Amino acid sequence: MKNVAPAIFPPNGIGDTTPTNQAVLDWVYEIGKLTKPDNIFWCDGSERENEFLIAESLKQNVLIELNQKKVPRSYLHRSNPNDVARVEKVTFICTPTKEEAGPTNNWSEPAETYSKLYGLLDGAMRGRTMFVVPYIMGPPDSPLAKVGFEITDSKYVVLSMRIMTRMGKVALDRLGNDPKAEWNRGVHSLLDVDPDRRFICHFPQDNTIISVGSGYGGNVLLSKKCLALRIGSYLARKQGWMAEHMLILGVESPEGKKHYVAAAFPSACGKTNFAMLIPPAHFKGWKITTVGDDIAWMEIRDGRLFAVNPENGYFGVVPGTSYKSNPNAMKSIEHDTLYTNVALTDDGDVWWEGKDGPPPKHAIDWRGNDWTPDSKEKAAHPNSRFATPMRNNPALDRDVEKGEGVPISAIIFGGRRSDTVPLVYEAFDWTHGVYLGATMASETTAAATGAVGKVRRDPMAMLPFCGYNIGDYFRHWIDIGEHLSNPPLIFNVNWFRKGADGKFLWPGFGENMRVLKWVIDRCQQNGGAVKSPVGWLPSPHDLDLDGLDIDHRSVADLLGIDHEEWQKELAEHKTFFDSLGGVVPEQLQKQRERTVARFKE
Ligand code: OXD
Ligand code: MN
Repeated sequence: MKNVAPAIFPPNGIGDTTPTNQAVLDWVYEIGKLTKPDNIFWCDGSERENEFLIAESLKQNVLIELNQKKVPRSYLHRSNPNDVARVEKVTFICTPTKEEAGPTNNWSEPAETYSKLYGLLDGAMRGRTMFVVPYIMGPPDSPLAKVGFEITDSKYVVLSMRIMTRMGKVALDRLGNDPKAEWNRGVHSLLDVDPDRRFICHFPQDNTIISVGSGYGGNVLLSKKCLALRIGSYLARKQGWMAEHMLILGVESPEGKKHYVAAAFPSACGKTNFAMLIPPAHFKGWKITTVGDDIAWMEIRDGRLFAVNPENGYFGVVPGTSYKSNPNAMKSIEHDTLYTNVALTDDGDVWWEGKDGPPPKHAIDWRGNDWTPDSKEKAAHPNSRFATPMRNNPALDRDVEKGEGVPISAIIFGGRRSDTVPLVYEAFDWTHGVYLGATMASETTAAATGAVGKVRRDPMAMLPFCGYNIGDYFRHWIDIGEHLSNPPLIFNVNWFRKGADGKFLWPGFGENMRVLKWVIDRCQQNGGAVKSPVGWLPSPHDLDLDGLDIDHRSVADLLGIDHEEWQKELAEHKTFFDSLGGVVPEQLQKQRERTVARFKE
């Protein structure tokens, strides 16, 4: 097997901070005995360690140095072309029974899976360094914070984890010495980056993740999709909180009144853009701040939902990011950023489709080949990514580190739908809102391998991320609502509806502020709405469209409910619920029947 991750040998004082928790030491010893690395590198998250790892990664071509004047302290990584996105078909939930994993997950029997994975890991780190990465998800003083350890043979993973999590000594301190303390065990090995030997396996009962054969972020930064969502959602149900695929943003009015909103959109549907929105000129004095762009952990306090962002950085899709579409993201990635699979210009800068300005006359594409504007191939992979610390974001919310989190006034669901689904509407109540989330759908994107542009049901944007039976997950949502005396209002949005000419009807990006403003008005009980069979809809004059170049016809089309399209939609809801084989709670079946009935009224 070709060694894709040769060992490195740090000087004294680097890589030698061993934890004191015996349970961690025992586990590292066990994995070391199995994988047989040349040495063990204990990460402490220090600057010195980071500099050493970057220097070694440059020597081994794991990183390419960018022009340090143009993008200071930033680097480019090229992944294996066979390894550029999450792979859902090799992602498994390994619960004792198939029922616990449910109808939407790939299931694999735990004992057999451990044995298969241990077989693959046997000697897998020979000639390599085994890194032990301690990390915390969530503000360190939050009751929701979780400690994880990721063992990996990838330097790229270590460097990314340092951006994406609170990594190093802070986690060792938080864990302490109690050998019974809760912490997540994550093992990752690149093996030989072979798609046939690629598995991302979750053992919720053991709080354990094993990922092999990939180097792509979503498969290997085990803190993110694997812990914060799949294992997180399992723990959340058991412990009475919520782990959701949601951004969290703050909206502050010119008078200083502030609300927080959480929003679930499927991968690559604009969560990062929405979380960093800059209001158009018409909304002078309004401020949007970012708490998180991908994951929300929420718990009930005083009858309300409070949310924290478990992450410490953003792992965003690069193509399409520009000063026009997302100035805050552009400012965030101007420095201290790890780029993956974007193009490299001749002057050492990064480039991608959709970046401001003209394309370069020549560049090296994401595969390392010469590229010119005449090339048929894209210069940057459609799922190329940035990893950047959240502190780079000029719009970072001041309460992002607050352990108790921020109170959520509204939850928004949304997907990429060319037709049927109006720009925005509001659920009649919490359970109706759960139904909206449970039946949401979106056209697939490049964030996962497979067809792009196919409409698929993606409940709460959690289809690839719910770590247990989706029926129990729906029930958990309904239960949470029963414990909220002051629940967030629930909305559905669709920025992607198209007109008869096939063009988007809504400008999106900063103009989404107009929809957000209506959401906030509704939370403050001062927004108008009309009752429709699917929920409360704004009438055109309930939306503040001043200064927006949009015609009446488009607004009517955006807000329209086409009865024929909705008959088809509701039939698809039924097909989807039926496909889940009887796990859908009665309350949600009833919500569907009521919606059908409202269309007949
Ligand atoms: C992501 C995803 O990377 O959802 O956030 O795929
Ligand atoms: Mn995501």
